[in-house]
Amino acid sequence: EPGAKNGNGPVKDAMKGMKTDYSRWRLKNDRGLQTWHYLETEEEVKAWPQSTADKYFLGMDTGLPDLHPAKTPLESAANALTFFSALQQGPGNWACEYGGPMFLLPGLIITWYVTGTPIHEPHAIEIKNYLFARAHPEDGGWGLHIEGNSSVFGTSLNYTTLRILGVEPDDPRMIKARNTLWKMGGALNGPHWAKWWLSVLGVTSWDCVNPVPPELWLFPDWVPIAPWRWWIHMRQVFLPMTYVYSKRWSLPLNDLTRQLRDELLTEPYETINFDSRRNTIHPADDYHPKTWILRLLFWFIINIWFPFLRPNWLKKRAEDWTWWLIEAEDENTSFSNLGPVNGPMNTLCSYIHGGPDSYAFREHVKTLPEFLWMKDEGMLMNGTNGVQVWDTSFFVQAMHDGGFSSDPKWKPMLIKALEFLEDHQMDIECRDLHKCYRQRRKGAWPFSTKKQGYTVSDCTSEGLKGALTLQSLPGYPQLISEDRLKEAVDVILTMQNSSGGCASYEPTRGPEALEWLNAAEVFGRIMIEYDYPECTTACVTALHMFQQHYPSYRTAEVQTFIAHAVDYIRASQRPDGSWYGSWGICFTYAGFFATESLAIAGETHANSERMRRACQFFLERQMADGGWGETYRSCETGIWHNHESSQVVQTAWVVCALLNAEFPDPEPMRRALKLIMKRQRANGEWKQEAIEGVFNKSCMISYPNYKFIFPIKALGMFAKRWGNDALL
Ligand code: LAN
Repeated sequence: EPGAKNGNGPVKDAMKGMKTDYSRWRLKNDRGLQTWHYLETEEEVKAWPQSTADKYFLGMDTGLPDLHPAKTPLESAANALTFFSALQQGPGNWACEYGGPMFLLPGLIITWYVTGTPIHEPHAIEIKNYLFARAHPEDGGWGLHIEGNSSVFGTSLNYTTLRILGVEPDDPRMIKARNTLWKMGGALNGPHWAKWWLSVLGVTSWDCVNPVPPELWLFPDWVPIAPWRWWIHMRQVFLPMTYVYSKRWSLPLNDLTRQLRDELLTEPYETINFDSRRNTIHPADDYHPKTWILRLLFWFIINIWFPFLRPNWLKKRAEDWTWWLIEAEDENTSFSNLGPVNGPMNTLCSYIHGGPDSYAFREHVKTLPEFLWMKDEGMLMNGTNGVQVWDTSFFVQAMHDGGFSSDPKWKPMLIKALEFLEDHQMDIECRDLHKCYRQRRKGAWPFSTKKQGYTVSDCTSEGLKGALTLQSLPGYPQLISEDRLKEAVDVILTMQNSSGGCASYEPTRGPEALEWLNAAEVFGRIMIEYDYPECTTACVTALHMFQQHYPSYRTAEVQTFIAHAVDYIRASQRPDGSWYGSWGICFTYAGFFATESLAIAGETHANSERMRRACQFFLERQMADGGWGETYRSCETGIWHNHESSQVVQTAWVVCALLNAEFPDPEPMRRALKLIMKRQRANGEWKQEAIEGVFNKSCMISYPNYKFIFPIKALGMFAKRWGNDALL
């Protein structure tokens, strides 16, 4: 059956019964808490009609009409608005898939499996579909993210996920994936996190997992490597990891895990010296090789500390304290947890600690589906519990900057968006804020929802700008009081580093040397917070806008903050005029932000050599078709890598950057906008192009709404500055 190998013919037929009926999927959006539901009965289907947004996310015909063809930038933006406005959610936010990372579903499925949590059949079917749809077209494996090359991390864990979901090992697609895994040396060449999950499952022995002792949490706060100083995502993943590791908890061997041992390991389980495999890793997974210091430390812990120096009472105390911290995290996030890695891990901890009937475990099981997302390819796990606050505040600002917010036609939509922002500003401080090392959150905005509850510097800033923008429009309700706006400013003022720059969730707490203890292998720059031009600019622009409305609130502090922050932006510009972006790909993203900071400080192409350099950097990279395009290799390597084709989103970022700089010649921008307009479809939408976002240098993540938000902003801003002449 030659077709089978290519995923055609027989396989397709076998899949026929394996697809759910897309007309039955619904996105429920309960004040921003988003979950997908499969309606089983005709009555339910009748009672709960599918929305346009549901259809759009599922890749079905939305029925949205073709619009009058756009000739001018404003017509094009208006068409895009017509389309995008139809996707607004009931509570006022915009939603979308937030996929990309390929290491998230396995954690969830393994957790469900080892805790005996039933997996809803339609979910199981569509998760299988998604994983097969995202297998590497050539070798059938999976990478760290959807556009990446196959790795042991991605392949071993997603293969395991499919097996748990019932796919047989002799399925041709599984044979292909297994061959790829074996070529890379099998699961024992995987990174730390893969070995950790497979040991939970009982497929590998805990002996192959580099040690994560919970005792680290007992360090006094002054210790330079104490976990409270690490980047929050690392320490909140490390926390449940240490707890489970310390208990060496594994699922008892069963038929499936016995088979998986044969399928994932290249030698018989019984003959393997697992301890000798702690540091074996395939080059495809080894983005950040471990330092000799870290390896020495691991050796010492395994060979000296654990066997000879570790008193049981200390282990017990460490476990108790980590459990206390896990409970605090659960409570402060109403079981949402910081993200999609520690969510399943904390679920597992609550199961180990309190069993399947404990309150914590049951709450976790209820909450986990908030990470899942349905789309045309099947079901995936989002990088957070959504993009609610972030995309909504960006969009509101794009509309305003583009000059559309005064049109009464959009007022109901914008008021709903304001209601959403109001609802998700955080108003209750964390319990035991200092004891669990959290940053203040009262007054802040999160990335997704208030329930998740984490302050982020730039989300607070974008949220504040969104709210201020809307509340300043004539006839708009003042939903957020002056006091609450000031509280947001108070939060932002806590976020600056001594460099002047701002990091993501907290100011930097530890030395950069902590990167020597980066044990995750697959990511770079994860151990501490760093300064980011993107986050810094968001804070600068928010404070600047706030000061125009409330000039007498903490005036000197706000001004000093802005001045230092702009100094940081200047200092972080590279000699070639660019800035490296950490959260979007890559130089186009950072340049879009950094030029806005400089503009606020009064720098323009005419008066600033820096701005000219920034513009020059982009002009040299404009493609023949008028657009810009760089690949995620830029993020991995720190050097610009041209994409084979221009990208609508990146082109829009550069147009905004040139407008920020007051670049004197409109011609390059006109060519760019022409390209953006040519790519627009008759119904006003743009189709998905390459992936837009990144984290930790090596993992990409999708921001599908950016293809609406930033072209609308660029088109509108251009028309404001250079007029609305026909471009097509
Ligand atoms: C995000 C998403 C949003 C992003 C921005 C607000 C865009 C950024 O400016 C600041 C950092 C932040 C909040 C961010 C941090 C890291 C996240 C949470 C993510 C990229 C989404 C997924 C990622 C998270 C770490 C994924 C889980 C993986 C681990 C390595 C723990």
